[in-house]
Amino acid sequence: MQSSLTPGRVRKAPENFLDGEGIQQAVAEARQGRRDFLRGAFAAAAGVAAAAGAAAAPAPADGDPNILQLPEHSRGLGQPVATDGYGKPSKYEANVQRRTSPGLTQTRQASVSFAPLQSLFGIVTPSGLHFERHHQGWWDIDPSKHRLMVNGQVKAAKVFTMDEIMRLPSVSRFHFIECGANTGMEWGNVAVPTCQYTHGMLSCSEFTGVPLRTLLEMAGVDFRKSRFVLGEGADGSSMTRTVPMDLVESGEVLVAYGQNGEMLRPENGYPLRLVAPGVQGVSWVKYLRRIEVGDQPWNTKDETVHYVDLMPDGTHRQYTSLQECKSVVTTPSGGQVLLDKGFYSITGLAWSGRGKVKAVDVSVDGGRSWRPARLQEPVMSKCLARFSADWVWDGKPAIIQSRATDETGYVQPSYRQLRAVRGTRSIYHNNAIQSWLVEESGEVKNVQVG
Ligand SMILES: Nc1nc2c(c(=O)[nH]1)N[C@H]1C(S)=C(S)[C@@H](COP(=O)(O)O)O[C@H]1N2
Ligand SMILES: [Mo]
Repeated sequence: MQSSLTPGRVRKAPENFLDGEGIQQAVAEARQGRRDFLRGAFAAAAGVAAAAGAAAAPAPADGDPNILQLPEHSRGLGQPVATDGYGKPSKYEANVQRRTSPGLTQTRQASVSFAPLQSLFGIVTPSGLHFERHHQGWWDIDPSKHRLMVNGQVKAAKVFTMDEIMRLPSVSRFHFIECGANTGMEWGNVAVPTCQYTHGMLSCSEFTGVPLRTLLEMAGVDFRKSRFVLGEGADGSSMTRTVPMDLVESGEVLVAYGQNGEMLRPENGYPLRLVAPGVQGVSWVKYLRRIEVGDQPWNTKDETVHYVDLMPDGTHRQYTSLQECKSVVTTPSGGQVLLDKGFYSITGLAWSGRGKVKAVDVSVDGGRSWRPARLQEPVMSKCLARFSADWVWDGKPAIIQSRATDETGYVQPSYRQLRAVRGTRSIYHNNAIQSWLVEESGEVKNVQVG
């Protein structure tokens, strides 16, 4: 492991990846040591970043001004307590943002912003970086006026105020939410440049709410007869989605008001949203205003038009509820640049709509050989899992991949395996293995490998 003592350095994805000349220049300057590129550069391994920093900084004998000159913050009086009340990230982290993809048409109301997965640690997505998907824009709804109706096949239809919901027994659980369209561009091999755009319609939070089962029991439901619910949102899209009763009966589906210890953000459905663990994002109805109980799936516009899969035989696959097992390496990933040969901690995220992630394998030779990655505990059901694997880059081209297996034994497919079943005309539900090509120059590019 001698060579692993030489730490590698990564320059993080540029603010604007279209600025090709900008990144080239930044990398050239970083290589000549003229730029402070190390701070936060190694997106997912603070320990290694610190080691890299130590290795790159001049020895004390060389007179490093960062040690010898007492900085302002060690001499003067610091800022008073933050009286504006709500804390914000450091100004040095201004580059870590949700972004809209230049590969997608943006209208004002129907839009999507992607989470910066390449800049995040662990498994929780900070609420201000949670991806957004709005079919008709977002609203900041007055909770005192918000109502949830439960109707359909129930003994007595009921209407709940927020106060009535929030006084009921609640649970808090960590779950991922992934839009069914995540990684959709890759079906057509569009190869958007960074993992923010390939996989950033994915986020993970601790959600707090009341099991929907509790509300249905209060309204009087017959679980033997009624096997489906319909969730409906209060925004202009009147988003409606069928959810199978199995998930409701098990207590998994929540009527949630909490996200990461505080109320939901307006963009994420304040004051109330459906949390349907493992199910594609569209079923997590935001601004939830109605739950209808029934004995068959509904055929609303959203069920028939959006998130259906065109199969090879020309038929549409509908009611695709679960997000299958999937993973992505977030460092090194597209848009980043490896500045040196040497040690890198490959790290990324894995998840499964069917339960827990059991194992993640990593390849650095385009899938010819695989070895097991470490999984960070705790690994929770229908939640993101963080994996990592040691790697010493020898400076030659490499193709980095990850392949997840869940507790049901399902293995994440290659593009060849996925297309054999699903054809080539889909937009949704792409869970194929992602490949990142590390070029000899150290630049990391999005490529597709069988
Ligand atoms: N009411 C309502 N609910 C909605 C949507 C919407 O536009 N309106 N978008 C859905 C889609 S397609 C997804 S992927 C998720 C996105 O949730 P987020 O914006 O909190 O990330 O919300 C779902 N719930
Ligand atoms: Mo979605």
